[in-house]
Amino acid sequence: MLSTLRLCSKSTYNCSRNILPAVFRAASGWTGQEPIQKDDPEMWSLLQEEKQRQMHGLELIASENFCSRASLEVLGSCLNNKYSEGYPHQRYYGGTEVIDKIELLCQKRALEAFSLNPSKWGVNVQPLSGSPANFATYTALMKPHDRIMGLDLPHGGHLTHGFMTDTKRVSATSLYFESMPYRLNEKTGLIDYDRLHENAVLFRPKVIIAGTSAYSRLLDYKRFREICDDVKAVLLADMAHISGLVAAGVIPSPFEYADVVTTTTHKTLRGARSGMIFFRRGTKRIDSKTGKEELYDFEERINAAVFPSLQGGPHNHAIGAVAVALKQACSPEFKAYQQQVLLNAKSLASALIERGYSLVSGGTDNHLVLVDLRSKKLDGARVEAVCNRTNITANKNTCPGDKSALSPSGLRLGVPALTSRQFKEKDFVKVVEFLDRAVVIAAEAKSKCGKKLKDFNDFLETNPEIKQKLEDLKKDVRSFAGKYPMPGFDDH
Ligand code: DSN
Repeated sequence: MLSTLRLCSKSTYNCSRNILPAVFRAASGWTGQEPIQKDDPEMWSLLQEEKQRQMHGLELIASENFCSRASLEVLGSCLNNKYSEGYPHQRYYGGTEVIDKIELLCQKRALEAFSLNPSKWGVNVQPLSGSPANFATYTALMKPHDRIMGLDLPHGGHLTHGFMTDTKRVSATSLYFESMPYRLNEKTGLIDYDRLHENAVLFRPKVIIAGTSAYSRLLDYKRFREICDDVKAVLLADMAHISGLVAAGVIPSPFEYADVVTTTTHKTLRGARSGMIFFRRGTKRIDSKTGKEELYDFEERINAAVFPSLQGGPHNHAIGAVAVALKQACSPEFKAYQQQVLLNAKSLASALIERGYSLVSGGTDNHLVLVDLRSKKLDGARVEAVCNRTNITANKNTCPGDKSALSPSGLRLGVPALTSRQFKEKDFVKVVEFLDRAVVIAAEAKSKCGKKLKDFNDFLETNPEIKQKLEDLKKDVRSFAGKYPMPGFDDH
Protein backbone atom coordinates (compact mmCIF):
# COMPACT_ATOMS: atom_id res chain seq x y z
CA MET A 1 0.00 0.00 0.00
CA LEU A 2 2.71 2.48 1.02
CA SER A 3 4.81 1.83 -2.05
CA THR A 4 1.72 2.36 -4.18
CA LEU A 5 1.12 5.70 -2.54
CA ARG A 6 4.73 6.74 -3.04
CA LEU A 7 4.36 6.16 -6.75
CA CYS A 8 1.70 8.87 -6.90
CA SER A 9 2.96 12.37 -7.37
CA LYS A 10 1.45 15.05 -5.13
CA SER A 11 -0.50 16.49 -8.00
CA THR A 12 -2.14 13.18 -8.92
CA TYR A 13 -2.80 12.06 -5.34
CA ASN A 14 -6.32 13.04 -4.60
CA CYS A 15 -8.61 11.52 -2.04
CA SER A 16 -11.73 12.03 -4.08
CA ARG A 17 -13.64 8.80 -4.81
CA ASN A 18 -13.18 9.12 -8.55
CA ILE A 19 -9.47 9.64 -8.73
CA LEU A 20 -8.04 7.35 -6.05
CA PRO A 21 -9.27 4.02 -7.39
CA ALA A 22 -7.90 4.87 -10.85
CA VAL A 23 -4.53 5.66 -9.35
CA PHE A 24 -4.51 2.38 -7.42
CA ARG A 25 -5.58 0.50 -10.50
CA ALA A 26 -2.71 1.92 -12.51
CA ALA A 27 -0.19 1.34 -9.79
CA SER A 28 -1.03 -2.09 -8.42
CA GLY A 29 -3.22 -3.56 -11.14
CA TRP A 30 -5.55 -5.08 -8.54
CA THR A 31 -8.90 -3.60 -7.56
CA GLY A 32 -10.76 -6.64 -6.34
CA GLN A 33 -13.44 -5.86 -8.90
CA GLU A 34 -12.12 -8.24 -11.53
CA PRO A 35 -14.77 -10.77 -12.54
CA ILE A 36 -14.14 -14.40 -11.73
CA GLN A 37 -13.64 -15.21 -15.44
CA LYS A 38 -10.57 -12.95 -15.39
CA ASP A 39 -9.40 -13.34 -11.82
CA ASP A 40 -9.46 -17.13 -11.65
CA PRO A 41 -10.19 -18.80 -15.00
CA GLU A 42 -9.57 -22.24 -13.50
CA MET A 43 -12.34 -21.79 -10.93
CA TRP A 44 -14.58 -20.15 -13.53
CA SER A 45 -14.21 -23.17 -15.72
CA LEU A 46 -15.16 -25.48 -12.83
CA LEU A 47 -18.22 -23.29 -12.14
CA GLN A 48 -19.22 -23.64 -15.78
CA GLU A 49 -18.70 -27.38 -15.60
CA GLU A 50 -20.93 -27.69 -12.52
CA LYS A 51 -23.57 -25.43 -14.04
CA GLN A 52 -23.65 -27.62 -17.15
CA ARG A 53 -23.92 -30.74 -14.95
CA GLN A 54 -26.89 -29.25 -13.14
CA MET A 55 -28.54 -27.97 -16.34
CA HIS A 56 -28.21 -31.24 -18.21
CA GLY A 57 -28.94 -33.64 -15.39
CA LEU A 58 -31.95 -34.98 -13.54
CA GLU A 59 -31.48 -33.79 -9.97
CA LEU A 60 -33.41 -36.20 -7.75
CA ILE A 61 -31.63 -35.80 -4.42
CA ALA A 62 -34.54 -35.13 -2.09
CA SER A 63 -32.71 -32.52 -0.01
CA GLU A 64 -31.53 -30.39 -2.93
CA ASN A 65 -33.09 -27.50 -4.77
CA PHE A 66 -32.21 -24.61 -7.08
CA CYS A 67 -31.91 -21.32 -5.23
CA SER A 68 -33.24 -18.18 -6.89
CA ARG A 69 -31.01 -15.60 -8.54
CA ALA A 70 -32.17 -12.89 -6.10
CA SER A 71 -31.15 -15.00 -3.11
CA LEU A 72 -27.82 -15.90 -4.71
CA GLU A 73 -27.10 -12.24 -5.39
CA VAL A 74 -27.31 -11.49 -1.68
CA LEU A 75 -25.25 -14.59 -0.91
CA GLY A 76 -22.43 -13.31 -3.11
CA SER A 77 -22.54 -9.77 -1.76
CA CYS A 78 -20.68 -7.41 0.58
CA LEU A 79 -22.62 -8.94 3.49
CA ASN A 80 -19.92 -11.61 3.45
CA ASN A 81 -17.44 -9.02 4.71
CA LYS A 82 -18.98 -8.12 8.04
CA TYR A 83 -18.32 -9.57 11.46
CA SER A 84 -21.20 -9.13 13.89
CA GLU A 85 -20.88 -11.49 16.86
CA GLY A 86 -23.91 -11.14 19.07
CA TYR A 87 -27.52 -10.33 18.23
CA PRO A 88 -29.27 -7.23 16.85
CA HIS A 89 -28.51 -4.20 19.06
CA GLN A 90 -26.14 -6.31 21.20
CA ARG A 91 -23.05 -6.77 19.07
CA TYR A 92 -19.40 -7.08 19.91
CA TYR A 93 -18.22 -5.05 16.90
CA GLY A 94 -19.11 -1.68 15.44
CA GLY A 95 -20.54 -1.00 12.00
CA THR A 96 -23.43 -3.40 12.47
CA GLU A 97 -26.40 -1.04 12.08
CA VAL A 98 -27.31 -2.41 8.64
CA ILE A 99 -26.57 -6.00 9.64
CA ASP A 100 -29.00 -5.54 12.56
CA LYS A 101 -31.74 -4.48 10.13
CA ILE A 102 -31.01 -7.48 7.92
CA GLU A 103 -31.10 -10.01 10.77
CA LEU A 104 -34.30 -8.49 12.20
CA LEU A 105 -35.89 -8.57 8.73
CA CYS A 106 -34.93 -12.22 8.37
CA GLN A 107 -36.43 -13.03 11.78
CA LYS A 108 -39.64 -11.17 10.95
CA ARG A 109 -39.99 -12.93 7.61
CA ALA A 110 -39.24 -16.32 9.18
CA LEU A 111 -42.12 -15.88 11.62
CA GLU A 112 -44.41 -14.62 8.84
CA ALA A 113 -43.51 -17.50 6.52
CA PHE A 114 -44.78 -19.98 9.12
CA SER A 115 -47.70 -17.78 10.30
CA LEU A 116 -46.27 -17.48 13.82
CA ASN A 117 -47.31 -14.91 16.39
CA PRO A 118 -44.14 -13.06 17.59
CA SER A 119 -45.46 -12.99 21.15
CA LYS A 120 -45.57 -16.81 21.14
CA TRP A 121 -42.63 -17.76 18.92
CA GLY A 122 -39.15 -16.43 18.34
CA VAL A 123 -36.44 -17.51 15.93
CA ASN A 124 -32.66 -17.64 15.79
CA VAL A 125 -31.48 -17.29 12.18
CA GLN A 126 -27.74 -17.64 12.85
CA PRO A 127 -27.18 -21.44 12.71
CA LEU A 128 -24.91 -22.23 9.79
CA SER A 129 -27.00 -25.18 8.67
CA GLY A 130 -29.25 -27.98 9.95
CA SER A 131 -26.68 -30.01 11.89
CA PRO A 132 -25.34 -26.96 13.78
CA ALA A 133 -28.94 -25.89 14.45
CA ASN A 134 -29.68 -29.28 15.97
CA PHE A 135 -26.53 -29.39 18.06
CA ALA A 136 -27.16 -25.87 19.36
CA THR A 137 -30.68 -26.93 20.30
CA TYR A 138 -29.41 -29.98 22.20
CA THR A 139 -26.80 -27.82 23.92
CA ALA A 140 -29.54 -25.41 24.97
CA LEU A 141 -32.01 -28.03 26.17
CA MET A 142 -29.82 -30.71 27.73
CA LYS A 143 -26.85 -31.26 29.99
CA PRO A 144 -24.17 -33.71 28.81
CA HIS A 145 -25.46 -37.29 29.10
CA ASP A 146 -29.12 -36.29 29.18
CA ARG A 147 -31.26 -38.57 27.03
CA ILE A 148 -32.67 -38.06 23.57
CA MET A 149 -34.75 -40.12 21.16
CA GLY A 150 -34.86 -39.71 17.38
CA LEU A 151 -35.79 -41.79 14.34
CA ASP A 152 -32.97 -44.25 13.62
CA LEU A 153 -30.83 -43.22 10.63
CA PRO A 154 -31.30 -46.55 8.79
CA HIS A 155 -35.06 -46.12 9.22
CA GLY A 156 -35.19 -42.64 7.67
CA GLY A 157 -33.86 -40.42 10.47
CA HIS A 158 -30.88 -38.09 10.39
CA LEU A 159 -27.32 -38.54 11.64
CA THR A 160 -27.71 -35.73 14.15
CA HIS A 161 -30.73 -37.38 15.71
CA GLY A 162 -28.34 -39.58 17.67
CA PHE A 163 -26.96 -42.20 15.28
CA MET A 164 -24.63 -44.85 16.70
CA THR A 165 -23.75 -48.42 15.80
CA ASP A 166 -22.87 -51.45 17.94
CA THR A 167 -19.26 -50.35 17.93
CA LYS A 168 -19.24 -46.60 17.43
CA ARG A 169 -20.97 -43.46 18.61
CA VAL A 170 -21.05 -41.97 15.14
CA SER A 171 -22.90 -38.69 15.67
CA ALA A 172 -21.70 -36.22 18.31
CA THR A 173 -25.31 -36.34 19.51
CA SER A 174 -24.64 -39.90 20.71
CA LEU A 175 -21.22 -38.94 22.05
CA TYR A 176 -22.29 -36.07 24.30
CA PHE A 177 -25.84 -37.24 25.02
CA GLU A 178 -27.37 -40.69 25.49
CA SER A 179 -29.43 -41.51 22.42
CA MET A 180 -31.99 -44.22 21.88
CA PRO A 181 -33.64 -44.59 18.48
CA TYR A 182 -37.21 -45.31 17.57
CA ARG A 183 -37.94 -47.11 14.32
CA LEU A 184 -40.42 -47.96 11.62
CA ASN A 185 -42.75 -50.92 11.68
CA GLU A 186 -40.93 -52.97 9.05
CA LYS A 187 -44.15 -54.39 7.63
CA THR A 188 -45.89 -51.09 7.02
CA GLY A 189 -42.87 -48.81 6.61
CA LEU A 190 -44.58 -46.38 9.02
CA ILE A 191 -43.22 -45.00 12.30
CA ASP A 192 -44.03 -47.37 15.15
CA TYR A 193 -45.50 -44.83 17.57
CA ASP A 194 -46.64 -47.48 20.06
CA ARG A 195 -43.11 -48.81 20.40
CA LEU A 196 -41.73 -45.28 20.65
CA HIS A 197 -44.18 -44.61 23.48
CA GLU A 198 -43.29 -47.82 25.34
CA ASN A 199 -39.58 -47.14 25.05
CA ALA A 200 -39.94 -43.47 25.98
CA VAL A 201 -41.68 -44.49 29.21
CA LEU A 202 -38.68 -46.70 30.06
CA PHE A 203 -35.91 -44.43 28.76
CA ARG A 204 -37.37 -41.11 30.03
CA PRO A 205 -35.73 -38.88 27.41
CA LYS A 206 -35.40 -35.16 27.93
CA VAL A 207 -35.98 -34.53 24.22
CA ILE A 208 -37.88 -36.44 21.53
CA ILE A 209 -37.23 -35.44 17.92
CA ALA A 210 -39.99 -35.58 15.33
CA GLY A 211 -38.01 -35.34 12.12
CA THR A 212 -36.90 -37.38 9.14
CA SER A 213 -34.66 -37.31 6.11
CA ALA A 214 -35.87 -40.33 4.15
CA TYR A 215 -39.50 -40.85 5.17
CA SER A 216 -42.23 -40.37 2.61
CA ARG A 217 -45.20 -40.01 4.96
CA LEU A 218 -46.53 -37.23 7.18
CA LEU A 219 -45.64 -37.12 10.85
CA ASP A 220 -48.30 -37.43 13.54
CA TYR A 221 -47.21 -34.43 15.63
CA LYS A 222 -50.23 -34.79 17.92
CA ARG A 223 -49.10 -38.29 18.82
CA PHE A 224 -45.55 -37.08 19.41
CA ARG A 225 -46.94 -34.37 21.73
CA GLU A 226 -48.94 -36.91 23.73
CA ILE A 227 -45.87 -39.11 24.16
CA CYS A 228 -43.75 -36.11 25.18
CA ASP A 229 -46.37 -34.98 27.69
CA ASP A 230 -46.51 -38.47 29.15
CA VAL A 231 -42.75 -38.58 29.78
CA LYS A 232 -42.25 -34.83 30.30
CA ALA A 233 -39.95 -34.49 27.31
CA VAL A 234 -39.44 -31.48 25.09
CA LEU A 235 -40.81 -32.01 21.57
CA LEU A 236 -38.28 -30.90 18.98
CA ALA A 237 -39.52 -30.97 15.38
CA ASP A 238 -36.74 -31.06 12.79
CA MET A 239 -38.64 -30.00 9.67
CA ALA A 240 -35.54 -29.53 7.49
CA HIS A 241 -36.83 -31.65 4.62
CA ILE A 242 -40.38 -30.38 4.61
CA SER A 243 -40.15 -26.73 5.71
CA GLY A 244 -41.10 -25.41 2.26
CA LEU A 245 -44.20 -27.60 2.24
CA VAL A 246 -45.06 -26.40 5.74
CA ALA A 247 -44.54 -22.74 4.84
CA ALA A 248 -46.88 -23.14 1.88
CA GLY A 249 -49.49 -24.80 4.11
CA VAL A 250 -49.79 -27.88 1.91
CA ILE A 251 -48.93 -30.35 4.68
CA PRO A 252 -49.57 -30.17 8.46
CA SER A 253 -47.33 -27.85 10.45
CA PRO A 254 -45.34 -28.97 13.50
CA PHE A 255 -45.79 -25.58 15.20
CA GLU A 256 -49.13 -26.44 16.77
CA TYR A 257 -47.51 -29.17 18.89
CA ALA A 258 -43.74 -28.66 19.06
CA ASP A 259 -41.77 -26.72 21.66
CA VAL A 260 -38.81 -26.07 19.38
CA VAL A 261 -38.52 -26.42 15.60
CA THR A 262 -35.28 -26.59 13.61
CA THR A 263 -34.85 -26.40 9.87
CA THR A 264 -32.43 -25.92 7.06
CA THR A 265 -33.32 -23.26 4.53
CA HIS A 266 -32.13 -24.75 1.25
CA LYS A 267 -34.21 -27.90 0.79
CA THR A 268 -37.93 -27.55 -0.01
CA LEU A 269 -37.69 -23.99 1.35
CA ARG A 270 -35.42 -23.23 -1.65
CA GLY A 271 -33.25 -20.57 -0.03
CA ALA A 272 -29.54 -20.14 0.54
CA ARG A 273 -27.76 -22.80 2.60
CA SER A 274 -28.32 -22.02 6.29
CA GLY A 275 -30.32 -23.04 9.37
CA MET A 276 -32.91 -21.67 11.79
CA ILE A 277 -34.22 -22.55 15.26
CA PHE A 278 -37.75 -21.54 16.24
CA PHE A 279 -38.68 -21.60 19.93
CA ARG A 280 -41.77 -20.99 21.99
CA ARG A 281 -41.69 -17.82 24.08
CA GLY A 282 -44.04 -16.07 26.49
CA THR A 283 -46.37 -17.83 28.92
CA LYS A 284 -45.85 -21.56 29.38
CA ARG A 285 -48.61 -22.03 31.95
CA ILE A 286 -50.38 -20.32 34.81
CA ASP A 287 -50.42 -22.08 38.15
CA SER A 288 -54.10 -22.63 38.99
CA LYS A 289 -53.50 -22.29 42.73
CA THR A 290 -51.14 -19.33 42.91
CA GLY A 291 -52.08 -17.66 39.62
CA LYS A 292 -48.35 -17.34 39.00
CA GLU A 293 -47.20 -17.28 35.39
CA GLU A 294 -44.47 -19.64 34.23
CA LEU A 295 -42.56 -18.41 31.18
CA TYR A 296 -40.71 -20.38 28.52
CA ASP A 297 -36.95 -19.99 28.85
CA PHE A 298 -36.00 -21.45 25.46
CA GLU A 299 -35.09 -18.10 23.95
CA GLU A 300 -32.21 -17.26 26.30
CA ARG A 301 -30.93 -20.83 26.28
CA ILE A 302 -31.04 -21.27 22.51
CA ASN A 303 -29.56 -17.86 21.72
CA ALA A 304 -26.71 -18.48 24.18
CA ALA A 305 -26.07 -21.94 22.74
CA VAL A 306 -25.77 -20.61 19.18
CA PHE A 307 -23.60 -17.68 20.26
CA PRO A 308 -21.31 -17.68 22.19
CA SER A 309 -21.37 -21.41 23.04
CA LEU A 310 -20.98 -22.86 19.54
CA GLN A 311 -20.62 -20.20 16.86
CA GLY A 312 -18.76 -16.96 16.29
CA GLY A 313 -19.61 -14.43 13.60
CA PRO A 314 -22.94 -15.07 11.88
CA HIS A 315 -22.91 -15.63 8.11
CA ASN A 316 -24.65 -12.37 7.27
CA HIS A 317 -24.63 -13.05 3.53
CA ALA A 318 -26.57 -16.29 4.19
CA ILE A 319 -28.96 -14.57 6.61
CA GLY A 320 -29.69 -11.87 4.00
CA ALA A 321 -30.16 -14.47 1.28
CA VAL A 322 -32.48 -16.53 3.49
CA ALA A 323 -34.55 -13.40 4.14
CA VAL A 324 -35.07 -13.10 0.37
CA ALA A 325 -36.17 -16.74 0.15
CA LEU A 326 -38.55 -16.31 3.09
CA LYS A 327 -40.24 -13.40 1.29
CA GLN A 328 -40.64 -15.65 -1.74
CA ALA A 329 -42.04 -18.37 0.51
CA CYS A 330 -45.01 -16.10 1.34
CA SER A 331 -45.96 -15.65 -2.32
CA PRO A 332 -48.80 -17.38 -4.20
CA GLU A 333 -46.19 -18.69 -6.68
CA PHE A 334 -44.43 -20.51 -3.86
CA LYS A 335 -47.67 -22.14 -2.75
CA ALA A 336 -48.33 -23.25 -6.33
CA TYR A 337 -44.77 -24.63 -6.49
CA GLN A 338 -45.28 -26.71 -3.35
CA GLN A 339 -48.65 -27.99 -4.59
CA GLN A 340 -46.84 -29.09 -7.73
CA VAL A 341 -44.16 -30.78 -5.58
CA LEU A 342 -46.86 -32.96 -4.02
CA LEU A 343 -48.45 -33.75 -7.39
CA ASN A 344 -45.08 -34.58 -8.90
CA ALA A 345 -44.11 -36.87 -6.04
CA LYS A 346 -47.39 -38.75 -6.46
CA SER A 347 -46.80 -39.01 -10.20
CA LEU A 348 -43.25 -40.31 -9.59
CA ALA A 349 -44.59 -42.87 -7.10
CA SER A 350 -47.35 -44.19 -9.34
CA ALA A 351 -45.12 -44.38 -12.42
CA LEU A 352 -42.62 -46.42 -10.38
CA ILE A 353 -45.32 -48.71 -9.02
CA GLU A 354 -46.67 -49.20 -12.54
CA ARG A 355 -43.24 -50.43 -13.58
CA GLY A 356 -43.19 -52.93 -10.73
CA TYR A 357 -41.08 -51.09 -8.16
CA SER A 358 -41.69 -51.43 -4.40
CA LEU A 359 -41.81 -48.26 -2.37
CA VAL A 360 -41.22 -48.20 1.38
CA SER A 361 -44.66 -47.51 2.94
CA GLY A 362 -46.20 -48.05 -0.50
CA GLY A 363 -46.24 -44.44 -1.67
CA THR A 364 -45.76 -40.84 -0.64
CA ASP A 365 -47.50 -37.91 1.05
CA ASN A 366 -44.58 -35.52 0.72
CA HIS A 367 -41.72 -34.62 -1.64
CA LEU A 368 -39.88 -37.95 -1.81
CA VAL A 369 -40.14 -41.67 -2.35
CA LEU A 370 -37.90 -44.44 -1.10
CA VAL A 371 -37.56 -47.24 -3.63
CA ASP A 372 -36.78 -50.67 -2.20
CA LEU A 373 -34.71 -52.38 -4.89
CA ARG A 374 -34.65 -55.80 -3.24
CA SER A 375 -37.65 -56.91 -5.31
CA LYS A 376 -35.55 -56.16 -8.42
CA LYS A 377 -32.65 -58.16 -6.92
CA LEU A 378 -30.60 -54.96 -6.86
CA ASP A 379 -29.37 -52.44 -4.32
CA GLY A 380 -29.06 -48.68 -4.02
CA ALA A 381 -25.29 -48.53 -4.47
CA ARG A 382 -25.33 -50.25 -7.87
CA VAL A 383 -28.24 -48.26 -9.23
CA GLU A 384 -26.70 -45.04 -7.90
CA ALA A 385 -23.46 -45.95 -9.70
CA VAL A 386 -25.30 -46.29 -13.02
CA CYS A 387 -27.28 -43.09 -12.40
CA ASN A 388 -24.06 -41.20 -11.67
CA ARG A 389 -22.70 -42.14 -15.07
CA THR A 390 -25.87 -41.09 -16.87
CA ASN A 391 -26.57 -37.61 -15.43
CA ILE A 392 -29.25 -38.87 -13.06
CA THR A 393 -28.45 -37.74 -9.52
CA ALA A 394 -29.96 -39.71 -6.67
CA ASN A 395 -28.68 -41.31 -3.50
CA LYS A 396 -28.58 -44.82 -2.14
CA ASN A 397 -30.43 -45.14 1.14
CA THR A 398 -31.08 -47.80 3.74
CA CYS A 399 -34.49 -49.44 3.85
CA PRO A 400 -35.97 -51.01 6.99
CA GLY A 401 -34.42 -54.44 7.44
CA ASP A 402 -31.08 -53.58 5.80
CA LYS A 403 -28.10 -55.10 7.52
CA SER A 404 -25.40 -52.93 5.96
CA ALA A 405 -25.35 -49.16 5.59
CA LEU A 406 -22.60 -49.55 2.96
CA SER A 407 -24.78 -51.66 0.71
CA PRO A 408 -28.28 -50.34 1.31
CA SER A 409 -31.19 -51.62 -0.73
CA GLY A 410 -32.93 -48.33 -1.29
CA LEU A 411 -32.77 -45.37 -3.61
CA ARG A 412 -34.15 -42.06 -2.30
CA LEU A 413 -35.77 -39.89 -4.95
CA GLY A 414 -37.06 -36.36 -4.41
CA VAL A 415 -38.91 -33.97 -6.68
CA PRO A 416 -38.29 -30.45 -5.25
CA ALA A 417 -35.32 -29.56 -7.49
CA LEU A 418 -36.85 -30.63 -10.79
CA THR A 419 -40.17 -29.05 -9.82
CA SER A 420 -38.23 -25.77 -9.52
CA ARG A 421 -37.27 -26.40 -13.16
CA GLN A 422 -40.96 -26.47 -14.10
CA PHE A 423 -41.28 -30.25 -14.31
CA LYS A 424 -44.90 -31.39 -14.19
CA GLU A 425 -46.51 -34.81 -13.58
CA LYS A 426 -45.98 -36.06 -17.14
CA ASP A 427 -42.29 -35.10 -16.97
CA PHE A 428 -41.89 -37.35 -13.96
CA VAL A 429 -43.35 -40.24 -15.93
CA LYS A 430 -40.50 -39.64 -18.37
CA VAL A 431 -38.02 -39.43 -15.47
CA VAL A 432 -39.18 -42.89 -14.37
CA GLU A 433 -38.60 -44.17 -17.91
CA PHE A 434 -34.97 -42.97 -17.66
CA LEU A 435 -34.60 -44.41 -14.16
CA ASP A 436 -35.94 -47.74 -15.33
CA ARG A 437 -33.39 -47.82 -18.13
CA ALA A 438 -30.68 -47.21 -15.51
CA VAL A 439 -32.02 -50.08 -13.39
CA VAL A 440 -32.09 -52.42 -16.40
CA ILE A 441 -28.44 -51.55 -17.14
CA ALA A 442 -27.55 -52.15 -13.48
CA ALA A 443 -29.29 -55.54 -13.52
CA GLU A 444 -27.50 -56.58 -16.70
CA ALA A 445 -24.10 -55.47 -15.39
CA LYS A 446 -24.68 -57.21 -12.05
CA SER A 447 -25.55 -60.47 -13.79
CA LYS A 448 -22.32 -60.39 -15.80
CA CYS A 449 -19.65 -59.44 -13.26
CA GLY A 450 -18.24 -60.48 -9.89
CA LYS A 451 -20.15 -60.07 -6.62
CA LYS A 452 -18.34 -57.07 -5.17
CA LEU A 453 -19.37 -53.48 -5.78
CA LYS A 454 -15.85 -52.83 -7.05
CA ASP A 455 -16.29 -55.57 -9.69
CA PHE A 456 -19.53 -53.90 -10.70
CA ASN A 457 -17.96 -50.44 -10.98
CA ASP A 458 -15.00 -51.81 -12.93
CA PHE A 459 -17.42 -53.58 -15.28
CA LEU A 460 -19.29 -50.32 -15.92
CA GLU A 461 -15.99 -48.68 -16.83
CA THR A 462 -14.68 -51.43 -19.09
CA ASN A 463 -17.42 -53.49 -20.74
CA PRO A 464 -17.98 -52.02 -24.23
CA GLU A 465 -21.69 -52.96 -24.50
CA ILE A 466 -22.54 -51.56 -21.10
CA LYS A 467 -20.46 -48.46 -21.79
CA GLN A 468 -22.45 -47.87 -24.96
CA LYS A 469 -25.75 -48.26 -23.11
CA LEU A 470 -24.58 -45.82 -20.45
CA GLU A 471 -23.54 -43.37 -23.15
CA ASP A 472 -26.91 -43.65 -24.94
CA LEU A 473 -28.86 -43.10 -21.74
CA LYS A 474 -26.67 -40.16 -20.75
CA LYS A 475 -27.20 -38.55 -24.17
CA ASP A 476 -30.99 -38.90 -23.88
CA VAL A 477 -31.04 -37.56 -20.31
CA ARG A 478 -28.84 -34.61 -21.30
CA SER A 479 -31.01 -33.58 -24.17
CA PHE A 480 -34.23 -33.99 -22.15
CA ALA A 481 -33.04 -32.12 -19.03
CA GLY A 482 -31.28 -29.36 -20.96
CA LYS A 483 -34.60 -28.07 -22.30
CA TYR A 484 -35.96 -26.98 -18.93
CA PRO A 485 -35.26 -23.60 -17.31
CA MET A 486 -33.34 -23.30 -14.06
CA PRO A 487 -33.52 -20.67 -11.31
CA GLY A 488 -30.30 -18.76 -10.64
CA PHE A 489 -27.82 -17.16 -13.03
CA ASP A 490 -27.56 -18.20 -16.65
CA ASP A 491 -23.93 -19.22 -16.54
CA HIS A 492 -23.01 -20.02 -12.94
N1 DSN B 1 -27.94 -34.22 3.63
C1 DSN B 1 -29.33 -34.04 3.94
C2 DSN B 1 -30.18 -35.06 3.25
O1 DSN B 1 -29.81 -35.43 2.15
O2 DSN B 1 -31.21 -35.44 3.74
C3 DSN B 1 -29.61 -34.04 5.39
O3 DSN B 1 -28.69 -33.28 6.09
